Amino acid sequence: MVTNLPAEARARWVKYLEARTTEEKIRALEDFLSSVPKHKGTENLVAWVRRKLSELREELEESKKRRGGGPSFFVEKHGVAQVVLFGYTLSGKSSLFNALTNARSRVTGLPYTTMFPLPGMVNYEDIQIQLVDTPPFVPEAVSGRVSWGARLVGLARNADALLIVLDSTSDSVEQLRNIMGDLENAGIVLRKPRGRVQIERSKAYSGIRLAKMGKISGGTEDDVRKLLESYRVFNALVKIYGEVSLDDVEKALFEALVYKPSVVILNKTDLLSSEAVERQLRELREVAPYLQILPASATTGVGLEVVPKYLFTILELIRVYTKEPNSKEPSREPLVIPKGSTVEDAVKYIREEFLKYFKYARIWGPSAKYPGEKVGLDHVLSDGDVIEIRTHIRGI
Ligand SMILES: Nc1nc2c(ncn2[C@@H]2O[C@H](COP(=O)(O)OP(=O)(O)O)[C@@H](O)[C@H]2O)c(=O)[nH]1
Ligand SMILES: [Mg+2]
Repeated sequence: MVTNLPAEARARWVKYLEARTTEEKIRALEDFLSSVPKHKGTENLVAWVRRKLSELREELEESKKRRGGGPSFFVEKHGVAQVVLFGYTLSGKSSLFNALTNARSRVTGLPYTTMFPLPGMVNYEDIQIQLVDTPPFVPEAVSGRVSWGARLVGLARNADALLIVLDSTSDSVEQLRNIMGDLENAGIVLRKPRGRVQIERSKAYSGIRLAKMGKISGGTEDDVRKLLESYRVFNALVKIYGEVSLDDVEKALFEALVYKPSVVILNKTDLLSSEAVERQLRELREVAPYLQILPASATTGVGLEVVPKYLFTILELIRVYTKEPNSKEPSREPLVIPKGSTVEDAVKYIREEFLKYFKYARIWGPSAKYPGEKVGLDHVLSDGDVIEIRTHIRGI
């Protein structure tokens, strides 16, 4: 990967990391790019920098527009997660959006009806997931322009998951191939990697902190520290999920690839015979065996009832209900946290200072061996758990 960058390039990289405004970032990244030797080993890095530059330039234009009061491409997150629709024009994104949410998007039957992203909320049991309707995806091979799609890619990158819509009345395999191909060129993969590294840089961390939800293969925690320090990153929280290598840690520094969990809807199945639908599903599953592909019709509503549940599943979240020690009823609103979270993680979300006074917790629900099981900070929680936290503070 990029381990052998000259000192000059690393120094310039630091300038980029420290850049605050979009303009500064663009300038720093251009400087960095000019000092990166171009060869096989830096190919991915160079491609990444070019993409990042084109995204930043889009962002700059975008913010100028926003300041001018024009419509914006940025959608503020609400609910437990943001899911962005992704698909060709007329595939039925807006129709699905209307069928799944409380909001209304225009459907005319004419291509390019949706010009700007539009948010709505999808109900799933006791939580809400935000769904964003979007302008259509146009394959790079057709548009011949990266920058046209850069804003859409920016939306996808900022999302927690994607809902990909395929039109079953035209070549759905080709649609999926093009979507996955262009997303991957933009650094977004739909296949879950074996491991994942997330680096949050902030002075607030005072040092390099590692949160290991998995393991580092071929290296130690100290190696990770040294690697980050060689990039002059001294304060960061490094989250490690699954199995990752030092190489993966370094890639994460450059945000080389991000994984977006995705559900695929094969839409307009009301217009096809069930054999034709089955055939397409088989072919699509061959292209992407790791994706959930659901046949549906936005018009009749068939197949839509399971969509919220699939979205919740791929987001890998759990709902935990807190209970006050002396109360019978748990909170109505759940704490929604990543799957694999422990009691310690939950306490941090509820009130970090409780950690200092933590005595034990009691658990009711799926992760409890018996109702009211007494557990420590490292107990792993499940969706639907009720948790009561006991501290050394009197009365709490
Ligand atoms: N028969 C049928 N038509 C659909 C379905 N979903 C969308 N359409 C039609 O396809 C056209 C494009 O739909 P729209 O939601 O605007 O697609 P978008 O461009 O992806 O947002 C409209 O005429 C819709 O009525 C479906 O499941 N079945
Ligand atoms: Mg639309």
